[in-house]
Amino acid sequence: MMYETIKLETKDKKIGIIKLNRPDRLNAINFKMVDDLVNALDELEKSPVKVVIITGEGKAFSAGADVKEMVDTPLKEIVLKGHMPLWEKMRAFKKPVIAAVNGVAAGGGLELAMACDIIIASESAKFGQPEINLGIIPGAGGTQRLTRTVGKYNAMKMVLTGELISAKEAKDMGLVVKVVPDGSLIDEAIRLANEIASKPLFSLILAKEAVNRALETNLQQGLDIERRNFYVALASEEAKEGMKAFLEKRKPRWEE
Ligand code: CO8
Repeated sequence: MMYETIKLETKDKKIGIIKLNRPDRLNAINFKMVDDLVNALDELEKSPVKVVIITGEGKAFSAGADVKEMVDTPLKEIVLKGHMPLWEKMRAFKKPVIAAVNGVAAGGGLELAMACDIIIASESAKFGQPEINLGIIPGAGGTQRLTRTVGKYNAMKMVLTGELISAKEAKDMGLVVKVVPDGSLIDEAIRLANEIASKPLFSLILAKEAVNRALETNLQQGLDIERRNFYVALASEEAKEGMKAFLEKRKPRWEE
C-alpha cells in the first residue's frame, strides 16, 4: 500500500520500519497520518514481520498532534473521528514495537513513543508534554502512561511546566532504555529488533500482553494474566522445541 505521511519498509521480512514522514512539520500527527499508521499497522499485523520500529524522518520523531489541524477542526469531529483510532490500534497491536526517537518527541509524539513497547533514543533527542503551553493538557497517555513510568513527581514537572527534557534525563527516569550517539540510532534499533525477532512470535505476543497488563491491573489480576499466558506458552510447540533444545545443548529451531 502507498502512504502519504509515512514510509513503510521491511527488512529481512521480519522487521517492519515505519518512518513518520512530514519532516517540514516535524512529523506532526494529522488525521491522514493517523489513517496511514492504522493501515500500516494492519498490514504489518498480517505480514510475517515479527517486530516493528517506529522512527521519524528528518530532525524530529514527532512534535505531536498537528496544532493547525486541531485548531481548524470542530470539536465534534475530533471527538468522533480524531486521533483515537491510532491509540486503539496501538493498544491492540500484538507484535512488539520499538520507538527509535531520533529528535523531539513532544505531546502526541511522546504519547506515540510511550504507546510502543521499548523506547531507545539518540543523544540529541528531547522529550516533553508541552500541551500546557497551548492551554490544553495531554490527551493520549501523557498523564497516565508517563506517570506510571516515571512516577508522579517527574510526570507532574513535565506536564505542568511543558519543558522538554534531554535523552539522558529521560533515561535516568526510566522512560528510555538506551541512548546512542546520533547517527547510530537506526542500526541500534535494528540490532535490538533482530534480537527480539530471533524469539518465537507466539511467546513474544504472550509476553508483551502480560507486561502491558502490569500497567493496567492490580497485582493479583496481573499475576492471573501472567499465569494464564505462561500455561498457554508452555503448551506450545515452540516451548517443546525450546526446552528440548536447551537439554540437548543446541540452538532451538523454531519454524516461522
Ligand atoms: N503541529 C503543527 N506544526 C508544527 C508542530 C505541531 N505540533 N510542531 C512544529 N510544527 C511546525 C512549525 O510551526 C514550523 O512550521 P513553519 O516552518 O511553517 O514555521 C515547523 O514545524 C518547524 O518547527 P519549529 O520552527 O518550531 O522548530 P524548532 O526546532 O524551532 O522547535 C519545537 C521545535 C520546540 C518542537 C516546536 O516546534 C514546538 O514547540 N512545537 C509544538 C510542540 C507542541 O506543542 N506539541 C503538542 C501538540 S498538542 C498534542 O500533541 C496533543 C495530543 C493530543 C492527542 C492526540 C495526538 C495525536
